[in-house]
Amino acid sequence: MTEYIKTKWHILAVLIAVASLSIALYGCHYIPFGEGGNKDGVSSIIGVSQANMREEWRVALINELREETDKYEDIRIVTTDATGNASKQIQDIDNLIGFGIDLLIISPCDEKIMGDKIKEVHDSGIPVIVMDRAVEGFDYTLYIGPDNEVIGQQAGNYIVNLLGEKGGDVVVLSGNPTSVQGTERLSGFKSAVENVKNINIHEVYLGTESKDAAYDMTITAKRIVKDADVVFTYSDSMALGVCDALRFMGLDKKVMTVDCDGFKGVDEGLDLVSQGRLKATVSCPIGGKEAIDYALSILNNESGVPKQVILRSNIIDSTNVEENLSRINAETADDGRKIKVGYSQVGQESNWRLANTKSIEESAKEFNIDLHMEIADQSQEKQFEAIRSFINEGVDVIVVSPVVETGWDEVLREAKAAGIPVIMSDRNVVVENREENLTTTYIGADFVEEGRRAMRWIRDNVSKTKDTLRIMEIMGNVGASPTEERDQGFREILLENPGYEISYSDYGDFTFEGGRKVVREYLENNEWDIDIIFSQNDDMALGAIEELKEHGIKPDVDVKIISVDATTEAFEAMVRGELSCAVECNPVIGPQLMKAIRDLCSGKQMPFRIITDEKVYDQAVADEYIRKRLY
Ligand code: GYE
Repeated sequence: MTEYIKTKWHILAVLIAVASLSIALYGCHYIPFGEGGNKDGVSSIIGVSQANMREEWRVALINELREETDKYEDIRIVTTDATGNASKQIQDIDNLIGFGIDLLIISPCDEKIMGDKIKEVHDSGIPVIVMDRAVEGFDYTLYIGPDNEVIGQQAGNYIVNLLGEKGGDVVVLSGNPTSVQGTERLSGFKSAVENVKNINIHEVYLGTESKDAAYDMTITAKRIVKDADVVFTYSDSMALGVCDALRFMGLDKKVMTVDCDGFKGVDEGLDLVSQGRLKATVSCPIGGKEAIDYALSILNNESGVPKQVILRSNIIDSTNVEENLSRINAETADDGRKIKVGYSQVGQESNWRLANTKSIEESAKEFNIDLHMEIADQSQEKQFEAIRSFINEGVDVIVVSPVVETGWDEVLREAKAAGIPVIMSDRNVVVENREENLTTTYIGADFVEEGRRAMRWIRDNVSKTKDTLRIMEIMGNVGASPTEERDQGFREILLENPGYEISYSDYGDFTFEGGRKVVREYLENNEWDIDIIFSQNDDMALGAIEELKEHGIKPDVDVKIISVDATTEAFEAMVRGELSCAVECNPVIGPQLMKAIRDLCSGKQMPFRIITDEKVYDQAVADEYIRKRLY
């Protein structure tokens, strides 16, 4: 067949494929390809697989993704609607891949069924951003979503405060939630109100989660509603139905309504609060803007893309609705203003910490941020002094990597009183009352998952040479979040797998000498009878290895050694055959931190948490990866 005819048939084939696909992709936003089926001027195609287009906030997500994508000439978006059917969603995804997408954004119909499909796409090399419902495991590029339990709790706490000591009657309108989101919000709401004196809950079930069903049911339940103080429902659409019904019955001045979603459209949460029809809404940013921001970073192979972004939700009522409306529409603008940041760094205790400090200093320059860093040598008192000096200096933002989790409430209240937002970097704090919002966001690792990964590696790779393998745990410094949480995750998996026991644990303060000390002191009082060492960071593992060798104990032969951080020094020890496994804890969080600071200063909504992306390495892959290490 001559070249000409072949080309003609090719064009025809592509056009038929595009046409049939457009029909199959119900509600698709198809790409106007140039002649010959190529992507004239289009650098990337983002496929979006939406679980359904029945729920208002899902429609809102698609609209937000499109609004954001329309800002970029060379980016196209193709959307599909699985109509709530997991097998159709799988078909949609295959169609999108056939369409030639470069990245997939998916809000899964069913986390269990879709988890395997998401892993298949991710493993094929197509980046996957999962939104709203987290699937099991971490076989995706990035998860962005709210914490629906917290959203329900916030609504419940608001109503409890609203009704005060006197308490009152609360009608809970729920649609026999078909959505995970609804179930989680209700669960959070109930956890906040169930044990509160004088609060009487009256549950009213709808068939579906729609405005009309809520309207009809509110009228049908007039006998209960007319004596209620508050009606709670967990979506804007249902809340509108309730407000309309209360107005129809002449009860809208007597009975208050509280809901979740807080969307910004006409007659949606924010608007209803502005109109005075809705007492309060718990806003849940949809994440469309963030998804496209991160999608572009991923497509441009930028470093510092996190693993999870947990969106912040806020109580919005008449006192703050205008402020929130302006914040939601704020753009991240590098307006060139020199932002001044005070950073209280925990210390210089480990190679990880040195890499972390380097990443933050380099990113501050790159983002045009005036960074004032104080090193605290693992002293909380020194951190308090540094924070107070930043407050006196009048910095724009304070960032803290806290040496321990507790004891921060007073100094954080001082920063809040001074109007200076505080970001927790790398490690987190535990405060007395989360509702005080003493910190704006947490950027760092999921330490509990790191602990789980360490024990899963042991379970899967250390042969059971005896009934019970004895484990020595070398922990960081007392009270630090990585210490507590890595231990928690490790023990969680250990409990699921008989045949292992933590026979000895002690603190090594995340330092090389600390690791040596733990092993030395053990050997001063015991014959060596440990099969596995779990060290909560590399420096302590390397110190332990040094001490073992001085006593003629062969690392990785006589005792398997698993560490956390995965620094270059750990890779070198794995290549030498001394360290068995390194669970990654990424210190290179400078870019994410500086972006968050820029967003914060431009008034953008900050996520609750930004969790870094991490893997597990062992001797089988150490040689391959050692050259690629960034720290
Ligand atoms: O594992 C360790 C450092 O806070 C995650 O602190 C960080 C830990 C890290 O000293 O090396």
